[in-house]
Amino acid sequence: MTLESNVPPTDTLQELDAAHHLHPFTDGNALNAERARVIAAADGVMIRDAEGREFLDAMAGLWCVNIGYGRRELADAATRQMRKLPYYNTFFHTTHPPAVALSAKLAELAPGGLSHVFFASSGSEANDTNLRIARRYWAAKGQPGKSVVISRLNAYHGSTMGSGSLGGMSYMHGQDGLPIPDIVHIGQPYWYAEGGNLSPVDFGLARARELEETIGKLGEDRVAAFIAEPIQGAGGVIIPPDSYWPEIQRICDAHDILLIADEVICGFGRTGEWFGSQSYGIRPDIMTVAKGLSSGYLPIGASVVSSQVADVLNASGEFNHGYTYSGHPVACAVALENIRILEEEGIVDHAKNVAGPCLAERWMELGDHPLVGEVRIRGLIGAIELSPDRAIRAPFEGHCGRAGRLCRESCFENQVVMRSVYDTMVISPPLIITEGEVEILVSRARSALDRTLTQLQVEGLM
Ligand code: PXG
Repeated sequence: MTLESNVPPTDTLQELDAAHHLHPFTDGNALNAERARVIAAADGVMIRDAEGREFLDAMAGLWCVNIGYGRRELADAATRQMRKLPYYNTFFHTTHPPAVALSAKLAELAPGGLSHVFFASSGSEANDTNLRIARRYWAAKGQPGKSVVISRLNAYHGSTMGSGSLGGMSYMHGQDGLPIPDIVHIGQPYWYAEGGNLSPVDFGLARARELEETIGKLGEDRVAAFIAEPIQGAGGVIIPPDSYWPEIQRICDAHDILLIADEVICGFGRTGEWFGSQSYGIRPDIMTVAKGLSSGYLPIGASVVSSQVADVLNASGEFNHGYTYSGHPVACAVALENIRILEEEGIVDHAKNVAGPCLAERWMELGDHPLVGEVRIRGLIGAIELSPDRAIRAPFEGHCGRAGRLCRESCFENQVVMRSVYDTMVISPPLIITEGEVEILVSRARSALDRTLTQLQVEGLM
């Protein structure tokens, strides 16, 4: 089967897919009973299926296509680099221009003294690297006992053994021996679902102080690092109360714990600044980046570390870690071109000052819908909580996930892609979304909510 010449009919693709393709995070038999949706093309904020139906992609793929689809410049950058040097490694005292240029560019963009870059091909790999770096850093400083990394329940940091352990997804920890030892999870700052009668400010402080309590229980001499997403993405776009991050920063500083900000979703403009850390005044020692780094056009991730961490690593002999594709030249060239477009076209500024405020205004209006418990948004990342009773922030007791699934399907019916996380609908559209496209997104979302409400009434859940 060659793709350029003749793409087979959709049903043939679906049959071959069912016969040969194992999908990520998917119940295979359930999928094969239905058949996969085939996405064939995309441009701007729109994706098109094999039958030619267009959908507004309010998820930017999987939280990653920040500059939107169809930018020829990235294809051209890849072609140029493939012709010149398609591959070379960065082991054995070698380097190449794209890896040098991208590491220097990331050091320039990154906040507060983050100056050195270790490349990977994904967010998962970069977080595995971070686990290694954090432990090696303390070992090199003569404190090998500082090996525990504290993370949060319902965090997402990737799907390898290391990064899946760092994450706090219970459905992942139920399988295959995860989590690995010396990873400890504390509560998340999810006020809507877990805040009870506390004010958001008090709840944010209480959840941050779980970090201090846990460090106290384990002993400061055991804890290497704390890792967290500035805003949790896959967990349901959990925007922490404003009190949360300053307290976390204070605790990490007071107890000599490395702070790892996982910017895989928040980075490259998503929150209205280049990095979520800047939106929340976080001063990380290590930052994980991927996704928006190349707008998803090619796989690339990285750990961006402070000069202090880099100096300790560099002075500690050989770091026995690396990937064949660390600093892949074509991926680096595409990431550089993506960053050039973000900068020259003022796309982060557009997210902050044009698209963000416009989407926020229209998105928050959905809060009046009878199926909606809460609406929240920061920059261009937002969520809607579906609830049978807004006044008490009630969940769909005994039917968790049903409303979200119905709503996700209704979104497809209404030609908009939103993702459901149990009964939370989440969005993270391309940053280049226009005001007109925001109108389309929100009106289609409202139609999907209407349709879901009717279905839930028929099922007796509302
Ligand atoms: N950190 C964060 C914060 C992420 O969101 C990763 C690390 C891992 O990156 P890679 O490139 O290894 O996938 C992610 C990835 C979802 C979903 O269902 C989210 C992600 C990946 C797959 C599915 O929302 N985020």
